[in-house]
Amino acid sequence: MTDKRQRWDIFCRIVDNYGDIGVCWRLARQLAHEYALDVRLWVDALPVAQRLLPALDTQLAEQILDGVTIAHWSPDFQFDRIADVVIEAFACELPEPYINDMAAQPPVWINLEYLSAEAWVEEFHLQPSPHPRLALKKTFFFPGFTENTGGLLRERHLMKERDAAQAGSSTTFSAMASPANALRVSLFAYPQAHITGLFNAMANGDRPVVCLIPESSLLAPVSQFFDTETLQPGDHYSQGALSVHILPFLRQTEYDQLLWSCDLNFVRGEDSWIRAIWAGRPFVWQPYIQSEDTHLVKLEAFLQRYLPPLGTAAADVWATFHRQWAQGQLAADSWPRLAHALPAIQQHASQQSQALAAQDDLAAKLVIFVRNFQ
Ligand code: TRH
Repeated sequence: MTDKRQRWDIFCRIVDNYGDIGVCWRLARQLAHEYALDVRLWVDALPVAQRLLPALDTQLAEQILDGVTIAHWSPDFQFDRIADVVIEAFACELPEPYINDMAAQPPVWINLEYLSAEAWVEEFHLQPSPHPRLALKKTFFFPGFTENTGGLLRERHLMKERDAAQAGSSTTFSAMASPANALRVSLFAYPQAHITGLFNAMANGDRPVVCLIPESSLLAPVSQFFDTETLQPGDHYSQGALSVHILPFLRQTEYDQLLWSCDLNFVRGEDSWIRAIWAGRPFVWQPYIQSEDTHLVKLEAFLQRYLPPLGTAAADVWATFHRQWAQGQLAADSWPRLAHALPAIQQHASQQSQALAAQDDLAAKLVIFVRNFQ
């Protein structure tokens, strides 16, 4: 029997960090699970992907994981067929032989862009770009926060799963011992973050803080703070009101559960940022650091979009904390002020996650676009 499912090829080149593969993997899995598509994900750096997907065998040229074919995009790239839909993630540049063969039987070719809350995204979303040499066109697809963009990645049952996990108290991480009135905080940030400022403020605060840190490049400044050479998963350090637990780097589904179980999540980049929004809990986002402070422009665009319905005092505290955190600084009173504003921010985070989840998600919008493509 031949497989008549529509074939989608997603090309992912891992520039640095985990966001490229984080986004591509979530999208690939959702398209395969929710739309029964035949999805093949081409990835250049399998060892990086393996950190999010421990079941991945980095020695295999091709394997099926969770309903998705994962193929190694190696320097001697070989392919057997052109897909019906080709997603070039984050302008990663498709292999030349693949593009040449596309001309014979043009697929729907989509360039999936990075997420931004900036206003120009609506204008550039769905703009076509003809190939200079071949009879092919690719379409720019911009994720975003409004109906006129490509939407945000969100699995169909995500909110229900989150609600169920938050209603029960039995997720893996809420089981971790913490004092009854402690604030549970997850911390994922770039190493430029002002860890010393944050930890000193937390240690001197009047409420206990349990800080859960998955293993990443952030462990360097954390170990400096505790004056220890190396930190490993399982390590635990305290100072004043602050107690820090080092976790292993979690598989992606477990990371979601960690966010759901915390009172406040520090996140970064693109994918963890959106997952923090879906957690419906207060968060602090550190944008991916770019030259000429472009990341600060992105931060302002997001603050403006996300904040308006939040009462002014809490909004100011939240925005100020974000601006300082993104610039690697933290004033002495920023943490106590944020901690104090958390109940108001919690209410807002919960409303915003509901409001944003009422829009179509990225995978749904891609599928609709392909269906109507001419
Ligand atoms: O790793 P990042 O900094 O990725 C960045 C951004 O995506 C940025 O936009 C891009 O330009 C740059 O990479 C190249 O942050 P991000 O986007 O949050 O990706 C982290 C992924 O790792 C996300 O899918 C969540 C996942 N993760 C786990 O699976 N387990 C963990 O323990 C942690 C901390 C993260």
